[in-house]
Parts: sequence; structure tokens; C-alpha cells
Amino acid sequence: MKPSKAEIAAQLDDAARMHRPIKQLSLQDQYSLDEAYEIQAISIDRRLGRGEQMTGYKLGFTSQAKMEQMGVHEIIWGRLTDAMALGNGGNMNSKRFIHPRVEPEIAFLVERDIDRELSLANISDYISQMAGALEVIDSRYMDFKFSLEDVVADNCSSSAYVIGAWQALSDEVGDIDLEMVINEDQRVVGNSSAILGSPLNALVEMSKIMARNEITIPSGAVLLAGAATAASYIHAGDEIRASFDRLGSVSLQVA
Ligand code: OOG
Ligand code: MG
Repeated sequence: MKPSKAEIAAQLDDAARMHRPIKQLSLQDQYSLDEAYEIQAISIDRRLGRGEQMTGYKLGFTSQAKMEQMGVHEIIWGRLTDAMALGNGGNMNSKRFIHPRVEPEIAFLVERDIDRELSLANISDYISQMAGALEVIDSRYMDFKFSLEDVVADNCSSSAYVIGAWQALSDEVGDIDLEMVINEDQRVVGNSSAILGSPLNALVEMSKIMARNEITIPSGAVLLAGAATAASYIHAGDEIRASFDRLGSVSLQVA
């Protein structure tokens, strides 16, 4: 019999907590995209039930590089909690992850509750700050392989994030050169324009998605616009630094 959404949510939540991957759902049973988002919501409720607090939302697959790397070609969204937040320059314990990957991101801080669809013209009434960021993604599926529905149910692989120093929001966010260096030998370069032409378009998209789902994004929430580049695997001992034009740098040590 096909497991219930609550059972799947528990499996995904346990996989994250025990750092033990599970088989892709879609190789066993079919779940619709709506069901996948319901599974995601239930799995986050489990986290909130353990005392975690929501900190924001993220988008995924907003750039060609990410879509091609993972073979998923639709924009997805997920939820962030305080247990995922790491300090800039801080450490992450790789033993608490399955097969973590890191990607440079641009983050935004919500200043006023977003309870409607935004347009490029009124974004700055709701969002006042931007920052460079790193996102650590860690699929709960074996071999980091998934379908669209699988990854949505798995809260879009969300597992940790690091935010750099906040700066005033500016239109220049649409043209920020960025580079991520791992141990001085692995280097990924990109530009924020790879994110739907500009991360500002990602914010408009995010507001539309949330309006459709009748979710108000509260002031104080952090939003991740999605990576401009492909993600890189990381391992104990790695040092990661992402540098952004105008936004400074963000770093993370893997212990
Ligand atoms: C899914 C998460 C995608 C992004 O920035 O595009 C994402 C994954 O790649 O595992 O976070
Ligand atoms: Mg991401």
C-alpha cells in the first residue's frame, strides 16, 4: 500500500536527523506536486514541533546551471528554519549531513509583511536589504537523485545556510559577479543575472507563489533567490569562501 503523506514526511525527517539517505519516492509510488508540497509542510511541522522556528523561504532551480545539474526544470520553493542557520565564518559538522553540497546565493531580508504579489516597482517597499550567502543542500535521497516531486517533498534539499553582512537593497543586485572557492583549488564563478535575469525577478516569483498558497511572508524573514551556479560537494576539512561584488564575502569551514 502507498504510504501516507505523514509517513513519507516522517521518513524524510528521520533521514535528515539520522543522516541516512532513503530511496527516491518516485521509484516506488507516484505523488502529485500538490501532495509533495503537503509532505514538505508536514515534515516542517515535525521540526517546528521539536522547537525549531521558521526563518524564511527559498527558491530552487531559478538558474539554467542548477536546472541542468539536477535535471529539474521547474522553480520550486522550500522553508528555512533556525536550525539551518550557520554563522558567517563558522563551522558545520559534516557528520550531521549525508552528502552535502554548497552553492553561492543572494539573500534578502523582508522588512514589511509580504501579503500580496509584488512587482519590480514595489519590491523595495517590502524588502530593504540584501546579502551574499552560502546554501548547503543535502538531499535525503540516495545518490542525490530525485524527481521534481521527490525534491519538493524533501523541502528542496534545504539543510543549512550562511548569510553575509546585510547591505541596502539596490537594483545592482541584478548584476553581481560572484565566485566560490573551495580550498583554493576548486572555483565556481557566476553572475546574479543568471537567476531569472535578476534575483529581483525571483522575489516577484516568490511573492506570486506565496500569494497563491495564501502564505504571508513575515517581516524579518530571510529569502534565498536560488543559486546562480551549479553546487559543489563538500567534505570534512574543506574551507569555502564565496565573494560577491558589492556584497563582500561569506565563508564556512567544514569540520
Ligand atoms: C534542490 C535545491 C535547489 C537552488 O538554489 O536551486 C536550490 C537541489 O539542488 O538539491 O537550492
Ligand atoms: Mg539553493
